[in-house]
Amino acid sequence: QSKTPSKIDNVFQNYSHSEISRDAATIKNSVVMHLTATFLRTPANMDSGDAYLASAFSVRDRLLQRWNMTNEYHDRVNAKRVYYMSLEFLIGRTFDNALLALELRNEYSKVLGDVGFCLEDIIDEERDAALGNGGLGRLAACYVDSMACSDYPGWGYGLRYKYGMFQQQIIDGYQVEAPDCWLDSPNPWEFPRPDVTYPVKFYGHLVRVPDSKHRFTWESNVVYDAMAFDVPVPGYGTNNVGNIRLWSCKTNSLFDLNKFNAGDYAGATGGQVAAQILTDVLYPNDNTNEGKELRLRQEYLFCSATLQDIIARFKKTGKPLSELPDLAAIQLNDTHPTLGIPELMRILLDDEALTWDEAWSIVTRTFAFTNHTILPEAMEKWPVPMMDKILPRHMGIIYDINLYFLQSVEEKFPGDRDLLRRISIIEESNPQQVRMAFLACVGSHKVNGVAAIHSDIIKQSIFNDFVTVQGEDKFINKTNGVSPRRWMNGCNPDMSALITEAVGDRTWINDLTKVKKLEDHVADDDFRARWSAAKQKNKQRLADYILSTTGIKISADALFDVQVQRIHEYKRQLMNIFSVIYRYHCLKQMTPAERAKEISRVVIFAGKAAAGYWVAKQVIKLINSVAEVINADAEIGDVLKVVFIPDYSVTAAEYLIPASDISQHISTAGTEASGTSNMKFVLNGGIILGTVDGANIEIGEEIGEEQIFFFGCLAHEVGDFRHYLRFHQPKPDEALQTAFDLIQNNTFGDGAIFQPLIDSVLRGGDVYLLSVDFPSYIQAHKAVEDAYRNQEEWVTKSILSVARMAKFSSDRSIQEYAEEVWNIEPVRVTN
Ligand code: 8GP
Repeated sequence: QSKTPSKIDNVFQNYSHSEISRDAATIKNSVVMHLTATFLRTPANMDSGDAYLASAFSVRDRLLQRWNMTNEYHDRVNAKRVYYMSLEFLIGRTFDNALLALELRNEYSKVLGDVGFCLEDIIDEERDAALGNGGLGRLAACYVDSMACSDYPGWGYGLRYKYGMFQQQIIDGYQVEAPDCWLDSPNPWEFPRPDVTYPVKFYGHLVRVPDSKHRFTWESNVVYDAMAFDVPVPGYGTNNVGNIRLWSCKTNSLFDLNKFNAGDYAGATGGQVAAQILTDVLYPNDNTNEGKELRLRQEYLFCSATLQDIIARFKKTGKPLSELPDLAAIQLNDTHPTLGIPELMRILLDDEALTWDEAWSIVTRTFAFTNHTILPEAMEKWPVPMMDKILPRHMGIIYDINLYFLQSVEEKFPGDRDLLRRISIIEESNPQQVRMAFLACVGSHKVNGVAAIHSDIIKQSIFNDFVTVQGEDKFINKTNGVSPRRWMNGCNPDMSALITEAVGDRTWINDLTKVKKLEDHVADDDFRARWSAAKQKNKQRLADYILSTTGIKISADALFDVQVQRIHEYKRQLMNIFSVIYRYHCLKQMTPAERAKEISRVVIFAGKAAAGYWVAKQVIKLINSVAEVINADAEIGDVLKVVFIPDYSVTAAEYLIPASDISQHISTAGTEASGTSNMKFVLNGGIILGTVDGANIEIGEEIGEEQIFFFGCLAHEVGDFRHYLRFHQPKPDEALQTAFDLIQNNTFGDGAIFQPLIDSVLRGGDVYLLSVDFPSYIQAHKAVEDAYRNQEEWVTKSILSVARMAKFSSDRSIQEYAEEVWNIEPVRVTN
């Protein structure tokens, strides 16, 4: 039993409430203190890695003061908190973000400069926290940032994967995956909380509590401990510091000393290995779902620890559990955390002895659910026998939830058996499956999509019957947004300085509606020149980055044409590389004099393919093979270059996005739920070439159609095209056929390797409609070039776009969630 002091003296009392020390001497002392006392180095033998760690620890000391103050304050005023449950948080780096939030960047730059280090180099020592795959995980990181900056009491909950997103190496043009050992060196941005540990059960059997209908004792001897690690989320311009609590499996107590003593060394550690693996790896699939047993156990460990923690915190208020929805809102980031619903039911029924109705009322007022994709391959389903074996109590609860739900449907629509079959949480297949999206929907009071078109589509497709049964009001739209702190102020300092000048101060960073002021400067020649110069500098920075990561030398005077995102058939990187091949062909037909008049272009790709996604990996190989031939073609020179940047990451995006002239967001209409990089590119003065899909549509509405290049068929036409192509051979236009011919003629190495990619269009039904959209895509590229020739107009487009992008700040998204879903208020943290 640990003790707390009987009285707290002034020194302790004032610690967390004192001002952050900013003077150079104090900062220098604290860096040296960490260098020597935390890392056992001396100023004489420190390298830039040591300098990073010592500085990061010193910054974190300053952050901690606010962090403690925030939690103390929220507890004191009983603030309602929102809990964002997500299996993914794609955080990236924290050091620079924290320096900017605390407004200490200049101070640290000076202190480090005094001892001969450049702050940028020190920042480069930090490894990304890559605990996510792509859009969904990065959105979670932007959302906790916005909660912190907008003074909402918000926590993220996730898993502390020992290996994050795999590192992508390119060997002989192919993707090769290597583990991401991001925790090999000390991580300044996490705090182990051994005191915050919860037991999580698996398997076992159930014993009904005598005389009760819904109360069971779950007996099992497979029990793992989930331990908390806290990650601070610095709020810019506020004392509020958010928290991401990540769970890790604790294994020490699972060591079997008896087996060890008997000489069975493997057996002695077997239990530890089985437990640890639960939080070892992030599943590297984006927009796909693999029904792996380990994944189910991972999801449950996460949900159980999180719900136990939320209940423990709530209980400290001394209020009755019926008031949980007044103090806690839980957002499910896609279906992966859906087991939180039956887990909260289990706690309320079995541990707290509430009735079913009391418990269900609390659950449905607490949870809300966001859907992020409609791709069928991403829909989470778990075989009933698997769920029953691993989580027998939850399977029972899910049956009961389904029973009561179907009873209510039957009452409203008597005799409609087909409706019951369609809407049931249990799919009647062999074996039966638990449909997690339906469970999430039934257990939540609000369900949202992530852009207007996507929210409409889910109402007409997957949740169509639910709209009929539960009413339209439950289904809403919350268009995604991105953080202006990281995606403007952090990654694009020169453009940000210009915005600050136009706005008059830095308040736009937390209130993006102020960027509207840029419109007043669009005719100011000096301003325009500096705007272009900022872009040019970012392009040079990217050219240097590309040279150092790939060895390819590109000219910063070329048009930078960027497509960076997960490699997936629906995103159509294949269509892009086909168009590059066609372009190469056209350039080869020209005389040198004609070629000299063309706009020089660098086509840049980056992105990872899921390890088991063969087609996506072949696309990477094709891009690299094409790049190799074109880049070595002396006749073409700088007129066309193709680059595949390996190991795409948040940090790589921070180099890429501010440097783009044109970026491509070219999913088949109706397949990209929202996209968020489209927002980032436009917020950095880039122009987008895209389909009428996801958030592209709303971006076009906000900035005006003259500022965006749309092409391709519309979402409502896709069904008919697909239907046609199931029965008819696609007819590639001349341009696409030329690209096929060049590949088949072995222009880019053995063409046979790539035949399956061509066949996906010609013989596989062309599911993503490349043959349909290709002609308008080539037209759109021409329109881009024509526009780019007129640099004056291009700069106007660039400035006007940024000026009109306020809607796409994640602060706006979070405010909408707070008001319409979570019912929480901002709380200004003070002493
Ligand atoms: C993505 C969507 O594909 C993207 O359009 C959207 O902008 C983003 O979510 C944020 O809402 N979906 C996923 O990343 C996704 O489904 N990931 C699976 C790994 C779970």
